[in-house]
Amino acid sequence: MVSTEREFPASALPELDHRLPQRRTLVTDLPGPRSQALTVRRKAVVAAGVGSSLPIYAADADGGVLLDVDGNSLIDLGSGIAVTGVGASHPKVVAALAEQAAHFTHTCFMVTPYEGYVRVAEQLCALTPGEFDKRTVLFNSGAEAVENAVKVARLATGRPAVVAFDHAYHGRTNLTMALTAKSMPYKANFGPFAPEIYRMPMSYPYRDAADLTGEQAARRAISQIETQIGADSLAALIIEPIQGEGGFIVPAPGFLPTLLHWAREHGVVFIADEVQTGFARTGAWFATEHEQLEPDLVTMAKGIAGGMPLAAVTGRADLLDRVHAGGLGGTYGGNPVACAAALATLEVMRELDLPARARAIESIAVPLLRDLAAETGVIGDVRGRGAMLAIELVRPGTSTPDPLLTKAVAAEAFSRGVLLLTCGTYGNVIRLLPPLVIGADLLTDGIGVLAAVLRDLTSRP
Ligand code: PLZ
Repeated sequence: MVSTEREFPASALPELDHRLPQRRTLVTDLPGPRSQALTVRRKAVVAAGVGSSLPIYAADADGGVLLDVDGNSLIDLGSGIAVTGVGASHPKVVAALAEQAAHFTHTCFMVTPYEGYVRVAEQLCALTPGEFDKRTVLFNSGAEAVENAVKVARLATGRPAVVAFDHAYHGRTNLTMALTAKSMPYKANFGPFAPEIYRMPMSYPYRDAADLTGEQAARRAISQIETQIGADSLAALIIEPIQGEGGFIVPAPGFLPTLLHWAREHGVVFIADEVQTGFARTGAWFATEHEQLEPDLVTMAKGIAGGMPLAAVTGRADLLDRVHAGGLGGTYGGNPVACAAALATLEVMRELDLPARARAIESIAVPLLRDLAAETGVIGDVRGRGAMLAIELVRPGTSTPDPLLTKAVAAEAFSRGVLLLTCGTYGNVIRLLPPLVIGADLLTDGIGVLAAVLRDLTSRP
């Protein structure tokens, strides 16, 4: 039996002050009438290609709750896909961006620079792993950061090829679609894709042979790189240190260090895509820190600015400074309001020690998820780090993915007031990405709902 009343040190995840009551309260069926009316209006004007996980419309959000337009208060275990680590309306972030907006919303850093951009760059150069001399350039989205990291790597090495991995997700632009592994919905019928992108096998401990070590998995990829591409033609390896959309796959220990070591030996740029894993989410500032890695370039976005659109590439000065002036940029990259939000977000993250809160979330959630796995028999794997956790759902007694159950669990949890996201190459992973400011009560209530739903959907009459 899963006990959601399991003892844990409450001090590990102290309750914080929030503007909105931190509880799950449903006052209508979901979606309520106002959300339904908005869906009708939306269908008439918003392109069908933009999907939404939930059929409710947001009215307010704070801490671990999201309020919809009908007055329902849902537990947010998604953070707008790992963005709102500090919550969606942290007062310090709100005040900082309002203050900046009252002075100037935009000048374009490429026309008239401002201090906020420089301060964000200073902080990212200091915060990202590696003691070497670094530089930073700011953009608007994760995909844009990835595109530019690849541009820098190609220019700096003079080589064309780029390696990405199975289950990878790097974005939806043309180059990043080519880097992303999964066809539906990200790539199907959107080709032709950018050339010179090669895909290599990942380390996926749950689905790899049980005795395959991280180092062996890396050697498997390296041997294919050497035979199919040749190190001399390879500009960069790009990899998410924990894969996000692909299923929260944590590679076996040794996989990433072996790849990084090989890349260094061969002058290949190692790009860590920390867009989803970054900014305290995994219990460290960056997921590469768990194996003491020092990537050449790091791509960042999502959690960086408390919900404002901002992204960055930070890395070795000798790579980034190779690019001619004017070669990198964009109208809005490093927008002053987004920079002000980022500076406040980083301050809040330090003040509240959000890496420690992410670890506390893990210590509360993982035992509950493990108990649930033992009880229901449909959870093949419980994995993740910090507040980036997942369960992989399979048919009982097998490792066959169960995407239908996964969808049903997310839908039923939603109808009980808990926002859960799914992911995974096989569509069978439920991921937990709570805001890092969530309190222990709300978190355990949310996981309790997940447990109840899974029990209800798997117990046979
Ligand atoms: N790299 C590792 O996770 C974005 C996108 C979901 P953008 N992930 C969520 C969807 O369906 O579009 C992501 C990521 C990693 C790059 C990106 C891209 O970041 O800010 O969405 O462009």
